[in-house]
Amino acid sequence: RPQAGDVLNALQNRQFELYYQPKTSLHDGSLRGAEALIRWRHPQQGLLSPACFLPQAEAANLVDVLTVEVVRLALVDWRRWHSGGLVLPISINLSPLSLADPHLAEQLIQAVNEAGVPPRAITFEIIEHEEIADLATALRILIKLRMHGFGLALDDYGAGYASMLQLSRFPFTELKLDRRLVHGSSKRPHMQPMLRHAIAAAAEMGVTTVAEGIETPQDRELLRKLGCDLAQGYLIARPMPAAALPLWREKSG
Ligand code: G
Ligand code: G
Ligand code: NA
Ligand code: MN
Repeated sequence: RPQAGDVLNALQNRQFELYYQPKTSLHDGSLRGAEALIRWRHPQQGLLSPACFLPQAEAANLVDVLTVEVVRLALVDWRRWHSGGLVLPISINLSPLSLADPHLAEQLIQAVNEAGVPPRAITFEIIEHEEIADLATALRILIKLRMHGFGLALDDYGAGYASMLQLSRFPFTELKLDRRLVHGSSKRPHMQPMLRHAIAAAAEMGVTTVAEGIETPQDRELLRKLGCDLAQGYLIARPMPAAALPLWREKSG
């Protein structure tokens, strides 16, 4: 298992890259955005997923430097797509640990401004593994990001700490229905009132809904019928390298 020192070393040697998973419209199937998912191209072990190194990075207080690197990589990819005629919003995962340091938000805003990328092209997904410790600071950071024009998504909604309370507290623009609620929902009628309820509440708040974990046409059809806006999941596409995305869009129509 990699240690914290290895993560720092990998940062210095630019061994991280981003894979992207498309988000498409449930209305017409069009490509609407992509979630950036970090990967470590390890010289010996090959491509490592976040589960192999994020916990160590978090424990060693390296989350913020990793976030800065993810944003740097995403901006490079966004501009490359843009030059090739693809204008595509990118979603970036933010650890709740990153909501404790106001300086990080400044750094992110500056990086995006310097790259000349419009803030509305970037959405930050807030993932919560535990209750946010300092609510006042977290709220200040999220409001600052939102005021600058970034999108804010509440990730993994309906499971764990991503609750109605969080949805009402923070200025979210997007709600991502947790894959544990979505996956198999077409075969589980008792799940459907809760999904319908969450989608209706979001719509009333002007918040875009995204169904995660769409793996079957039946689940996709159900979420479409329930009024969900966007779909993400293996049925649509697996995460792929940035360079593969323009081609994927052409092929998928
Ligand atoms: O890509 P994969 O499905 O293996 O991702 C596993 C987990 O890691 C997901 O919960 C995802 O949100 C998280 N993750 C992926 N990329 C990033 C990142 O850049 N930053 C943070 N904080 N989490 C990420
Ligand atoms: O925690 P977060 O929502 O960021 O999770 C992103 C992770 O979910 C990525 O690691 C991605 O590979 C995974 N993922 C994406 N689509 C699907 C899917 O349809 N089914 C399952 N089981 N996992 C998925
Ligand atoms: Na996410
Ligand atoms: Mn999620």
